[in-house]
Amino acid sequence: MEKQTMNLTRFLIEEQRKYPHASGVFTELFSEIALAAKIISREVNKAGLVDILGYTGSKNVTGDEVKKLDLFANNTMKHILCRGGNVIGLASEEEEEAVQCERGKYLVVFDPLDGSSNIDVNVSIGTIFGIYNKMDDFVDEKQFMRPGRELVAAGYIIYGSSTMFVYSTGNGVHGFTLDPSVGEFILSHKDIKIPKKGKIFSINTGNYKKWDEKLKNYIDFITTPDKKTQRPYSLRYIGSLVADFHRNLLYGGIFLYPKDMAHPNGKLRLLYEAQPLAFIVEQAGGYASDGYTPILDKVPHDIHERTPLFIGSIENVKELEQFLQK
Ligand code: AHM
Ligand code: MG
Repeated sequence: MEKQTMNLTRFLIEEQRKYPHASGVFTELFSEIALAAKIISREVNKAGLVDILGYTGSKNVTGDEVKKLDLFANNTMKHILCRGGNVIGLASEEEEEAVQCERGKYLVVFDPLDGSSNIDVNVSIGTIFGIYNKMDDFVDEKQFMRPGRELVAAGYIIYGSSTMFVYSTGNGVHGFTLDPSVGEFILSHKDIKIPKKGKIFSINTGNYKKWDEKLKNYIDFITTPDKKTQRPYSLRYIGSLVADFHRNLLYGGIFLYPKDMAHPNGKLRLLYEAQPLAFIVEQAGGYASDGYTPILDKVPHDIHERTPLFIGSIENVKELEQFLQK
């Protein structure tokens, strides 16, 4: 029974007591993000019923415009966070520019619904977020041009076979599973640690011909059988960053989105995709790199900047770095 009643809010309050220096003021902000997550989760789960319930036109049954789910998720996050009084500014994948809110101590960066093209085929998608202390009450792009090491918290929500909320405030990584019958995130994965080395690799191998030789050499190496080093690794690729990351966090392995001929800086975004997940992975004992530099040491020059991303078990990512730096 005890296990079933440790919800996110109670856990945050207890953590706050344990670490007197840790910033317990996140409790309120996290409750807001959790509320947004529950609302987004409800809409994502409903997506398959849209045809049956007659929501397909440009207007739904109540006469409201039907919004694309990623825009719905963006507006939900934006309105809840901006109104909560804890967040002075936002940067989102769905907002061209930084968003100014009225008052608050924090800046939040987020990708409201990553992998949204997977919704129609019932594949897991997610929300990614990161939290910074504000530098100023005036919010412009410049406030976000700082290394990911300055993140004070980060997390993601995965909308999968169940909805999970995984976060870190710098004291380990903890996962909560939504119990829809009570509408609460219940502690299910305490102090997640990623294995030091894993056997899974996740990359879109359809781009093989567009990669540079060094990356091809690495992929050729990990797919060459060798019992001693547990090769070949197994390929697992969903094409939904949060889902691929979540699996590798629990099982160990490496996720790769490299630069290629079509994407000179990779595809994924530094500020609100790579850096929050890099914060989580380091807290779980893993590592994230662009091949040369730790993702958390990078400073964005643009809120929508892209970066190559190699993230997962520390030994796998270091092994990849060796190939790229040869
Ligand atoms: P999106 O922001 O348009 O949803 O794209 C991001 C997604 C990630 O979730 C995923 O890792 C990647 O795109 C997959 O890209 P690809 O189809 O090129 O392999
Ligand atoms: Mg995205």
